[in-house]
Amino acid sequence: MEENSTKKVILSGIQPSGILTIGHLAGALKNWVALQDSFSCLYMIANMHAITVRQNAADLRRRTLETAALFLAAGVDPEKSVLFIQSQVPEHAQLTWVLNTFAGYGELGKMTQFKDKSAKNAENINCGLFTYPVLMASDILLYQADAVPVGEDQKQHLELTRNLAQRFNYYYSDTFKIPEPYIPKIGSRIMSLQDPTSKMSKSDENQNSLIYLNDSNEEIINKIKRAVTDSNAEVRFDEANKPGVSNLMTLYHLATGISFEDIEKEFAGHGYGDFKLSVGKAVADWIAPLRERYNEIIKDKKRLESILIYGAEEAHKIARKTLDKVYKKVGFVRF
Ligand code: AQP
Repeated sequence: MEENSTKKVILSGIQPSGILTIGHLAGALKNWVALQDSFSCLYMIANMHAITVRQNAADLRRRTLETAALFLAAGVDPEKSVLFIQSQVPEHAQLTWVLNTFAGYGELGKMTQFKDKSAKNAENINCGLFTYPVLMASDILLYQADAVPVGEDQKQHLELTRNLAQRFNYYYSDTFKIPEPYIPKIGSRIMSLQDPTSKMSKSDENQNSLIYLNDSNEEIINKIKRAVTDSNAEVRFDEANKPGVSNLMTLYHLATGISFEDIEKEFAGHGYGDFKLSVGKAVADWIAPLRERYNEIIKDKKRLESILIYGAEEAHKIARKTLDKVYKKVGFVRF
């Protein structure tokens, strides 16, 4: 990241809690790559967030590197953006402790994601799950981010981040920049292939519901063939009444650039069989170059590690400045 750049700062991250899906490409990575020239971007592998749901250690280690390789394969450029692993920058945990003392028990309990995740993980409702949004606030505030790309499900967390920053600034003095939500110009929400009314999620146990970014062409085509649609064989974009078909149309549009109107014309009078085959082939063609780049990048562990070490050092330099200010303001002794 250029020193003294006047570019606005953007921070975003993805948890390495599974292999990334085509949803991450459409909803996050595609947009991240487009932002790199006009913003100072920090892109983070959010492994500290990931352990709020129990992870197998070996899997988490492997997936952390795979996630980094997928960021690079999708076009994140380590010479333009800071690419780092969250746990390698200790300031995230350090600021979280301070901000925990500014977050209310009641306000954290109201977070929709906490309620949803607690319901899904009833056997492990840990305090990390509860303070997850405080860690997210630290991620953002450490870098004095101007903007954070957020989907619907993260809006509430960003609002909390803004409240915590304002509360701290008011109690002490101006310390944190108040971040704004960034609503991406491009980016789409990709739904599960088996339940098109819910988001495609990497931790979904049903392998047919998602397309991983390292799936083979054959796997992609087969999963799309099995996708849930509806009983009236008409290719028409209508998310409320035809969520499955609309989701496939979104994928076809992303893969080919063809407008929804033209997709409807192209498949008028055809059955879903033809449509699904075309979508499958188009998505496979779209993903294949990314997968090939990924396969090359993941082979060269030394290079990948050095990119991540460099990224962590860059992130640490910025984060340290903010944390030093915070420690001074709260009255932590420094020798
Ligand atoms: N299906 C999706 N469509 C569009 N965007 C998506 N994102 C995730 N899934 C889709 C975008 O990816 C970023 C964060 O990803 P994350 O993995 O850190 O968290 P998540 O949103 O909770 O993703 P998953 O796959 O559902 O994770 P698990 O299963 O581990 O809980 C965000 O920018 C998000 O919009």
